[in-house]
This record gives sequence, structure tokens and C-alpha cells, in this order.
Amino acid sequence: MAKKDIREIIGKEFFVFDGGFGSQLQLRGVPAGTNSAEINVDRADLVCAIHTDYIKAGSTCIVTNTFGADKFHITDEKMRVEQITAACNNARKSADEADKDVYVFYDMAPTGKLLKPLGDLDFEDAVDAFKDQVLLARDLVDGFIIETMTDLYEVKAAMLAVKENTDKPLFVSVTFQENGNMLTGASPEQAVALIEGLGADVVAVNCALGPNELEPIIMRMLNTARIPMLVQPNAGLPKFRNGETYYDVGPDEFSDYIKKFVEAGISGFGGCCGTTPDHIRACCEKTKDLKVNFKPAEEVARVCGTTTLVEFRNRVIRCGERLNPTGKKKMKLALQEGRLYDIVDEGLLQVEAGANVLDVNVGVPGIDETAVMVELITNLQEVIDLPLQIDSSNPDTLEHACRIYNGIPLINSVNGKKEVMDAVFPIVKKYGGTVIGLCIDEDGIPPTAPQRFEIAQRIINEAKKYGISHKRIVIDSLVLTASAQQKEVIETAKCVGLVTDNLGCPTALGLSNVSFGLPNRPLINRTFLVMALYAGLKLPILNPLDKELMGAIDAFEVLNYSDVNAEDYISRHMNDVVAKPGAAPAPGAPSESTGSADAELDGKSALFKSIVKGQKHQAVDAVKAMDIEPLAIVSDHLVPALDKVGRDYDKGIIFLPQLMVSAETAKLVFDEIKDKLTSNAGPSKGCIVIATVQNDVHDIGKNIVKVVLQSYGFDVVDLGKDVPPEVVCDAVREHNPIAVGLSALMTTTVVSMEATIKMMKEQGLTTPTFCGGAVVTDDVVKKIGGDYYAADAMESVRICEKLLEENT
Ligand code: B12
Repeated sequence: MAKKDIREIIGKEFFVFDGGFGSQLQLRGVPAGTNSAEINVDRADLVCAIHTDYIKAGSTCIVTNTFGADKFHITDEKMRVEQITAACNNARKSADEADKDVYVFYDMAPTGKLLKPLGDLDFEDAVDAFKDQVLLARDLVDGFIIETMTDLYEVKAAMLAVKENTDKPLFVSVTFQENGNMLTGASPEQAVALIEGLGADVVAVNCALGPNELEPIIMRMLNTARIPMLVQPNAGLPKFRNGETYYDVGPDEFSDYIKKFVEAGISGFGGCCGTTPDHIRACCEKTKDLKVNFKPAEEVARVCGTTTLVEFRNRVIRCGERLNPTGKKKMKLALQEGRLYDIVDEGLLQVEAGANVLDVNVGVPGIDETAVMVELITNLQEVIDLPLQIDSSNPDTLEHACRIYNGIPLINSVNGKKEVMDAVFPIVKKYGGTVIGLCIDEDGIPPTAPQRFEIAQRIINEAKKYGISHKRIVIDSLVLTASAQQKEVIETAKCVGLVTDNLGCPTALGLSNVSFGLPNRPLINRTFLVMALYAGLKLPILNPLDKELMGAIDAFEVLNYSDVNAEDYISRHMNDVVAKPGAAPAPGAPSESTGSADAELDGKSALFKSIVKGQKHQAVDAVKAMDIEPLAIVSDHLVPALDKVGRDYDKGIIFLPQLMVSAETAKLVFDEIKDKLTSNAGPSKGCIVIATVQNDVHDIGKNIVKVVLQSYGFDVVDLGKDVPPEVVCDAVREHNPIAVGLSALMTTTVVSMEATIKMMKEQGLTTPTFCGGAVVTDDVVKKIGGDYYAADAMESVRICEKLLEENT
């Protein structure tokens, strides 16, 4: 076993990881594509030789050869146990033979499956798949590294599996696309927030990009990380030659970058795809005279949703209060009747109105609070990417909701009661949240500001015992009702000031309470809001649909010099129409706007909007209510809505999760109308084979083509999506169709279309082909040797009818 505890040296001495493994195996004669986990058993000598080469090159941390050794990839349990154990033993043997301290890390990589709602893997099943590996490896290694993760939700599952089953050091490494985001849309800052929040010892980045492309991402991570950072780039971007992948950043250039990153503050380095022992050797050589320059970033409270990060800095954070049944009959009923989609709609309205965080509370009698909270959060995070504030007085509900939450939650709340702090702080610690601390204790809400301040101090001191800093506690001084406790309203604002000035933590207030029982409640709310903002309030919990209230925050931020150059104020209010004092508002005049969320949605049908927003239930209702021809629904609503989604994805306005939810919504809409389309089909006119080509999973367009052809009396053999050329050829031989329809939606899969057409020709299959899909044009079809181009489903009918005529 290694001598020094890794945690003692993290952030003080460099930890040098190893480099690429697969290419090293190939160098030693193992063919590419061989199951690399089996090698641990069959060719332990080769695996040990690679570890030893890296150690000799300078690595002080080596990782087990277990990339993807989970129960989805290696389904036979006996083999999995054997291979994982052998991998750990191989690495340990090489480490023990070294003449220096070498640490063995168990390597955990993505399961290769997408978690719900993007895919079909349950969050807890993902946790189990990682736990299975942790249990096998925990006694054989010095630490764990979770790496090449592209989805933060899966990172969370893997981290929980490690933290719940071992206290060994944990390094967590994520992978970014060239656009600077993870595949599921998370930013570098968000990744750091989640990984730190869930208690990793080191945050890391690896794979996909070379050091040059990673540089800006690394700098952004360093700027925000409070724990040390490890960097393992590829040896450049992958390039292709003669059907093989290669990387062309050599050891010298690679190590120049690593030196630069070390100077900027990383604490460890290594390499990923394409790197070799020579890369590691060069890095060690160039950094040998440097010292670790790790400086933790300033601490700040952070919460994140699926793709958004909200930090408590100098700006006001608007928390939407409307997902809370207190005083709301309609919401109470929706919860009791299980109409969660209505509640999700209310959430979307608040997002459009400019909320930054949404409070979620499901406390009504007669329901299972925990189950409903979990279900609602699951539904909300499918379509809303803002951070959620999980609001419950039941610790069990908080725990379950925080667990399935995809991000770092804002937890509402803890208070000065000892038993509440005992129950809630462990949850905050475990799930990395920021928590609201209410100034109330066993004796109720004290009347004066100094007494409430004293409770705030008590909460903060108790949190420290759990390792939760005061920066992660948002103190709520509690708003009382002006009509009943008028004298005490000002005490709340004073307490906000005391906390802001003396405790250094942010503050929250639920505004609307203040005006109960008084006329013109918005006026009271607005005035109180401004008083509290001036005292330092950072998180007003309010109704974002109240435009004047939201406008007051915009104005305050100008006057307070936090909206520098009034940029946000101007963009949100430049079109406001202000009535002259005494004049009635102009009829039809636009009211003060807080900025339209998406002008492209204006004037569009309910169906269009609900596909764009991914509101499944509403989309189905909308299509049912439409009395127009089914094909027009496709061409005038469904396709344009998906086009908009595609454009937004392209611009980086939305990310893969939203793209997928919109696609699923479009599918449901189509399922709703397809029966109407096929009902007029007469006797069969003949057979058509259709397929989406290999490596392409887009099948909505192809499915439309299928149903429309069926409605015109053709028998359609649908081979599905991601269909290899040979499967198309086999189907042509089997069914002898009139024509073959091929669909490709990506530039990168037009080659598969070409390969399919080529293979048909090579095999002497002369059946005509007709091709379509967003990236296909007449020219493309000519170039790749196809026979016909079809711009849409109707065109495919014309082509097939023409071919039918020619055949008869
Ligand atoms: C929905 C969608 C998805 C869904 C697909 C769900 C499904 N089951 O189909 C999901 C979320 C899974 C997805 C994934 C991805 N997507 Co996507 N996706 C889209 C989107 C928004 C809409 C496509 C669609 O269904 N349109 C509606 C249908 C009805 O239109 P259509 O397919 O063009 O079909 C019509 C005609 O073209 C024609 N037609 C189509 N096929 C055929 C076939 C024949 C024989 C005939 C006659 C006619 C015909 O008739 C149809 C009806 O009129 C497009 C953007 C866009 N506007 O196209 C991006 C888009 C196609 N996706 C894109 C990308 C990059 C991806 C991902 C790589 C994302 C990622 N980073 O992981 C993955 C790819 C996974 C893979 N290996 O295939 C890019 C492709 C860029 C490019 N030029 O190469 C696009 C253009 C988005 C963008 N702007 O970046 N995507």
C-alpha cells in the first residue's frame, strides 16, 4: 500500500496520472476492438507492462484497466468479478514494484446508457451499476476516478455510489464538446459546482478535446473551483486516415500546454486518447521545477438545474413562488387529482416571466408528499432547466427529492429547532445543496430583528459542525403580515440588514405574506420588496407574473449599480408604454414588459408552442382540438415546430434534453393523427421498403413517410432506424419492393446513405431508391447515386405512384 495518504498531498504535490491505454495495447499486438477488460485476465503481463511504462515515465497515479467494466457491458457476473479483480491486482502489482509511492485508482466510466428522461435507465439502476464496481474494488485500490462523463446526472449517480460505499478519495472527470458544454448542456462552471457539491476530492476534465481546445474550459473551471483540479487532454482532436483514427499532438507540444496549465493552477495532469508514456515523461520534465499553484476560488452559494447555474453574487435572484398550494385552490386540486402537467405549465409560465429559480411545494392533505414531490420534480426537470427550490418540512421528502434531483438543489428549509437541524443538515451535506435557514425556533418567530439574528447565528454555527459553510445558508428573516403585525414588518427588513452586514451570507424572503388582508396587495408587496432589497435581500420569493414587482427589481438593480450600464433594464423595458399620470391606459397598448421570453412563439398555434416547449399533454389536447387535414398538421405545425427546436439547438439556446423532449412530444402528436391518415387506404398497391440509414436515429420524418405511403395503399416494410446497408439489401431480396426509401438527417450520415446505395448496386439489386431527410437535396442524391429525391412525404407518394405505373 502507498505510504502517504493521498488526501494529505492533494493540492500540495502534483499527482501525475497515466495516459492512453488502448493504443498501448495495440502497440503490444492486441487487435483494436478486443474486449479490453478480458485482457486483465488473459494477458495480465501486457496490462502490467503498460502500467509499469507509465510509472517509469513519471506517473504517480495509475488507473485500473476497467473503462466500462459495469454490469451493462459485462453482463456475466462471474466474468465481471474476475476481470475487475484482475484489473485491480495488475495495477497494484505494478504499483508495488515501483521504487516510489504510486497510487492505484479504480477507473469508472459511463454506463453507455442514457438516464431517464433522456433514455430508459432509472437513476437508482445507474447508482447500482456503479455501486457493484465500488464493492468489488474498494479494498483493492487507493482511490476512485470517475471519468469521461458526458452527463452530470450520471456523474451524480456514480458519485453517490462511491460516497455511500467507501470513504476512499474520489476524483471526478468530465468531458466537453467543442462548443464548451457537456453533451447534455452543462457548462464547465456547472460541472464544478455539482462535483464539488457532492463531495469529490478533485475535479477533473479529460478526453474528447486536445489541450488547445480544452484551454478555455480549463481556465473557466480553475476560476470557479475550490478543490484541486486534474487535467487529462487527448493528444489533439481525432483525425482519420485510411479508416483509422489518429492524434497528432506530440509529447513536446502537449507538455508545453500542461506546463501552462500547471502555472495557471492545476494540481495534477495525465493524458487521454492518443497520449503515450513519452507524453507523460515530457510533462514531468517540463514541470519538474514548478510548484503546485492551487488557489481555491472565492466561495459562493450555488444551485443548478439541468443546464443552468445560479450563483449568489451581487444580483437579485427571483424565485417563483407559484408551485405551492398554500392559498391556491386550483393547485391543491391539481395535486390531489394527479394533474401534475398543469403544475408543470405553471412552472413554464414563471420561467417565461423571468424567474431564476422555482420553489416546489406539494404539501396538501391526502397525498403521499414524498411520492408526489419526486414525481413532480421528475416532470419539471424534463422541460424546465432552472434550478428548483425543494420546499418541504418533511426531511424524508427533502431527502428523496434531493436524491433524484438533476443538479444542486436549493433546499427550503432548515430552522433554529435542534431536531430540524439534526435532520436537514446531513441532507444538505450529502447532496451539496444550499439551504434556506428560517429565523424561527422552538419558541416561534421572535418579534425583534436582533432576536431573529441570534437564531440565524445559531443555524450557521450548527451548520459548521457538518462542514457546511455560512455561504451556503440563505437566511430568511420571515415576513409577517402588515395588517395583523404591523410593528414587526420593519423588523424583518432590519434583520435582512443585520445578516447581510454581519454574517456574510445571502438572504431570502417570501414576500406575499406581507400584504394579506390589505387592499391593492401588489402595491404593498412592491414597496416592501424595495425596502428589503435596500437592506440587502438577494432571494425574493415572489410571483414572477406580477410585472410591476419584477420591474421594481430591474429598477432597483440600476439604482443600486448592480445592473451596470442598465443593460438588462434597457433590454427589458425599452418598449414599455407608460401612461401619462391621470390618463387611462391606451386600449390594446402593450403593458410594461419584462422582455418576451421568445418572440418566435408569438402568434404560433398552441400545438406549435407545446411541441417547442415539450408539453406532451397539452400538445395532444391541442391536436385533438384541431379540425384540419392531418397532413397539414404535419407540414404547418409539427415540422416547423421541430425546425425551430433544431435551430435553437444549433444556436446553443437549448440542449439535447430539451431537443429529445420536443421530439417525443412530436411523436405523440403524430401517433394521434396517424390513424386518420391510414383510414382511407384501399387495396395494396405493392411493397415499399424504408429505413433510416446506419448511425442515424432520427426517425420522425421516416415514420411520417411510412404512414402517408400506407394511406395511399402501399404496403410498407419499415426497417427502423440506424439500419446497416446489408439489412436493407437483405430486405430488398426478401420483399422485392417497388422502391426503397432512405432517410438521413445528419451530414455525417449521408455517407451511410451512399454506402447503402453502393452495396445495393454491388449486389445487383436494381430496385430504385428515393431519398429524403433534412440534409438531403436533389444534388446530394445525384452525387451519391440515388434515383429520386423526395422533399417531403407527399413527394414520396408521387414517386412511388409513378414507379408503380411504370411497373404495370
Ligand atoms: C428531433 C431531432 C432529434 C431527436 C430524434 C428523435 C427521433 N426519434 O427522430 C433526437 C433528440 C434523438 C436527436 C438526436 C440527435 N440530433 Co437531432 N434533430 C432533431 C430535429 C430537431 C428535428 C428532426 C425531425 O424530426 N424533423 C421533423 C421531420 C418530420 O422532418 P424530416 O425528418 O426532415 O422529414 C421530412 C422530410 O425531410 C422528408 N423525409 C425525411 N426522411 C425521409 C425519407 C424518405 C424516404 C423520404 C421520401 C422523405 C423523407 O419527409 C419528412 C416529412 O415531410 C433536427 C432539426 C431539424 N430541423 O431537422 C435535429 C438535427 C437533425 N439533429 C442534429 C444532431 C446534431 C443530433 C445529435 C448528434 C445531437 C447530439 N449532439 O447528440 C443526435 C444524433 C443522434 C444520432 N446518432 O442520430 C442536427 C444535425 C446536424 C447536421 N446537419 O448534421 C440537427 C439538424 C439539429 C441541429 N441544427 O443541429 N435529434
